[in-house]
Amino acid sequence: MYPYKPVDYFGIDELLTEEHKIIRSAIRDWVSRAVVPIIEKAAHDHKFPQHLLKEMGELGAFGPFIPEKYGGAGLDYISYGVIMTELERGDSGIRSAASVQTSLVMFPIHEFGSEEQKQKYLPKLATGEMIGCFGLTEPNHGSDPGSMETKFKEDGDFYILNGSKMWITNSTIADIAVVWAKDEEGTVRGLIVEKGLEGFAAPETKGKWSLRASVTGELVFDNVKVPRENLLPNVKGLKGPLSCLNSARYGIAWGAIGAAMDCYNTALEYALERKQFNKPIASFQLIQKKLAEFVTEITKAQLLVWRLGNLRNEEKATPAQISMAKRNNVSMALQIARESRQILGAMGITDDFPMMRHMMNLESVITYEGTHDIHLLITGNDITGISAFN
Ligand code: TGC
Ligand code: FAD
Repeated sequence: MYPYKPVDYFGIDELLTEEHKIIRSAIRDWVSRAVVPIIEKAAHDHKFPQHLLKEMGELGAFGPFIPEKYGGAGLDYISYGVIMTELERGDSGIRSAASVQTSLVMFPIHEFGSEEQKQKYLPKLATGEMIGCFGLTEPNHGSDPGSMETKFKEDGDFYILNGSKMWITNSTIADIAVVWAKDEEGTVRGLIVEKGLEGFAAPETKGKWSLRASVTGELVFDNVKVPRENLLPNVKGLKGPLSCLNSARYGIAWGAIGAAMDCYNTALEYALERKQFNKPIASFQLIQKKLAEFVTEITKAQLLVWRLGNLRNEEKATPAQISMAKRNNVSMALQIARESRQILGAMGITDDFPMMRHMMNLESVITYEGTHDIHLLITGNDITGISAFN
């Protein structure tokens, strides 16, 4: 393993504040110390390193943009992005844990929850004392969540919830699930479902070749009695879950750059060191072409998220802009993971180097939070005014 040297080809560091750099440095050091040494084994073992959650909470990786009065750090969206980049340099699964906790659990409770819900859940979620998950996808409805079948009906002081969710990050270890389901009128609503309720099960999904150091599972609801006060009161319709996705997709656009930089950095160091035909392989034009293209694509991705972050800070980033950035940056990272592995030849397939793990992880990242093609169609819709979905 080589020392990590991040890319800053266009002096983007000059655009960051001292606060951004301090946050970045704290997360970077922690990833080098706590994640890098254990992550290959965790991926081999298909086991999420759960002990990291508390440490991530202590570091402020959960809910950095949530106001301090609810246990967050009250930071801006560039800070959130910088944290995601550093975490995903370690592993996409570690970034996923922070994405879900922050954007898919804390965000909806903060945006759409009652004051009681905010006070009850947010401070514990911020420290990692409580872990959450987000249930939108179902066995029969992934890209088209609006057709979801999970539903609830009123029953005195409770709602009776039935249905199932699939492919849910952190499902087995979560204390609460933010679940999107239809009411008796067919309107999508959000419910906070606590672990341990009768009829609620969360079995793990095994056998993944991707995100092996992250937990994925189902959420199954068989006549689960959810207290009425657990309904998120302030949102109705698909825009509820989709607003959470805007926040998570934004973080992923930043995060993917971390995985790409880890692959680029490793390939560059290896190419300078490895000799064939009595020369470093870095001297061959075809290797230089790859490396030059990597640094170009990483730089473009950095500029894209920097601008997007400023738009989001000003509450001006559109969902379609976020889709474009998520799609572009994840695809860029996956391409770099694949091609950088080739620069290492046979060595690139081993766990001495991070490329195969990043590459396999990024196959999930290019699928979840909206697939590569769904994001293209969101751009298509935005520029033509015609939806390809309906
Ligand atoms: P459509 O008719 O376009 O919209 C329905 C309503 O939603 C509003 N809306 C949005 N609101 C906020 N943000 C957005 N991005 C929004 N997109 C649409 C829209 O204005 C409308 O509102 P209203 O008030 O008029 O009712 O919806 P559609 O049924 O045609 O579907 C299109 C859409 C956007 C759902 C589809 O393109 C899409 O995004 N599918 C992808 C589904 C997805 O991303 N699932 C992710 C599941 S969570 C996950 O993967 C977590 S991974 C976690 C990890 O480990 O990191
Ligand atoms: P499908 O929707 O069945 O799509 C299959 C293929 O068809 C894709 O290539 C897609 O692009 C294409 N397609 C679909 N519709 C169209 C169209 N209209 N035009 C053109 N092509 C189309 N979900 C959650 O709710 N919470 C989570 O925490 C979560 N975590 C996840 C973790 C992992 C590791 C993974 C892999 C997934 C996770 N997901 C989660 C689910 C994820 O969001 C879905 O997998 C994703 O939205 C795609 O849905 P699908 O897998 O059902 O594919």
